[in-house]
Amino acid sequence: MKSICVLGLGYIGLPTASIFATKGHHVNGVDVSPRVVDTINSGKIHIQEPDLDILVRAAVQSGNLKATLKPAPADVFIIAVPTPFDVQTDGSRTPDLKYVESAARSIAPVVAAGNLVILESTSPVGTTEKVKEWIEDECKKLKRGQVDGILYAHCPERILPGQMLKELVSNDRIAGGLTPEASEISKKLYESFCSAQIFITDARTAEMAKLTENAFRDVNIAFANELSLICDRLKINVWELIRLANRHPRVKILQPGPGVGGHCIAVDPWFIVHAAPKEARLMRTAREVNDSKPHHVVAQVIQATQGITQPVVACLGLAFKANIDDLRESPSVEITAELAQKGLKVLAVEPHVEKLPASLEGKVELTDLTSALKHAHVIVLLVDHQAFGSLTLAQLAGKKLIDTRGMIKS
Ligand code: SAJ
Repeated sequence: MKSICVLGLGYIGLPTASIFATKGHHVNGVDVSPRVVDTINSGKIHIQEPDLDILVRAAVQSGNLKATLKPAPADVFIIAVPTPFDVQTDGSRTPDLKYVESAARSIAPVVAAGNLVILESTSPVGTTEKVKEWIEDECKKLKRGQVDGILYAHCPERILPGQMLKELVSNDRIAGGLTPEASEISKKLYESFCSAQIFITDARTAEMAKLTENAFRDVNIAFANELSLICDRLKINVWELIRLANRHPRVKILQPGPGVGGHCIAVDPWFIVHAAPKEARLMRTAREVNDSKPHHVVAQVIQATQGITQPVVACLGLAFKANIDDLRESPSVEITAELAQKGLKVLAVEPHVEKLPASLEGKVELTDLTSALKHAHVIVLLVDHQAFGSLTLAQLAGKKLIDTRGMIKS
């Protein structure tokens, strides 16, 4: 069994730290937030994900998971912190690696020869090499001299919010070391809970593979979103169109929606565009298509309110996708805020939260489905939550409907 230090106890770090702990490893989970550290040490969770509470409780009760504010010496260090981007004045996006750099430097006082440092955060190509440089630089500053024989690898996470615990175990993984030895040792480590295949490669390929997976999905969603715009213009039902086109054995079109949210698919393609701006033309355009979709939905709603005195709009769903409570980077929140900003009375229905995000507080009213349906003139279905699954066109008779997910059946 190894001692493992996991830096960052968010959506990726917490499940990863907990599952290693339940497999008998001694895990030190590190987070910069005292609230997060206290919550986890009391066996509770600060984020929502099905069954994560059970896993964390088991990990803490086993005595194998302890959360702290600072890293302690360990055999393995796993960095699982956010990697956002900055928007520049010319509109370009640059990766923001400050959390990775800070996590890497925080390891320097305790890292030792023979340790393995794994970067799990989705990162631009070359970041694992930078992690090595930052740790070496910090060791020098701390006058620890040259700490030899540290191994480095990128082992990107691939788990889908809403199904994280299942996918943590059942998804294939990639272990990309700066050296073959680092890849091999990483592979063995993840085999302690991953029941699928673990493929060995180098760090740069592993970094690019993770970005490629999310860029692939973004481009395909952009295709569906573009189709929805074309179909609106040509007065064709896009959902029926896609259903029919997908009957071709080699066609698999994804679903249009109100835009692409979350912290991965809407972010990662920019890392590729930033690294190869001349070549990544399709990926940049896909990002632009997906980012523009919320404005198209807002325009549709405004159009639908024409001729109604004091129109009331009900926005059904605020999360960035179905059946989760995560409102961060959500196109539904963006749309709801923009409608309120245009002076419309907006009712929001989000069965997965009890409180509005700060960007909507005081601007829209959080209410339940029955009340929203009763009072609204225009219904905007933004998230295909199961909770909205039984809605029918008959129930919405007399209202204007904008169904961005093609969910409501006749
Ligand atoms: N969406 C559509 N139409 C679709 C599919 C998705 O509009 O047909 C929208 C969703 O509503 C949502 C966004 O795209 O707003 C992203 O949702 P998602 O379920 O496709 O993906 P995420 O962001 O929850 O998780 C992704 C996953 N990556 C891939 O499927 C390639 C996951 O496996 C990664 O681990 C995760 O990003 C990550 O952490 O990178």
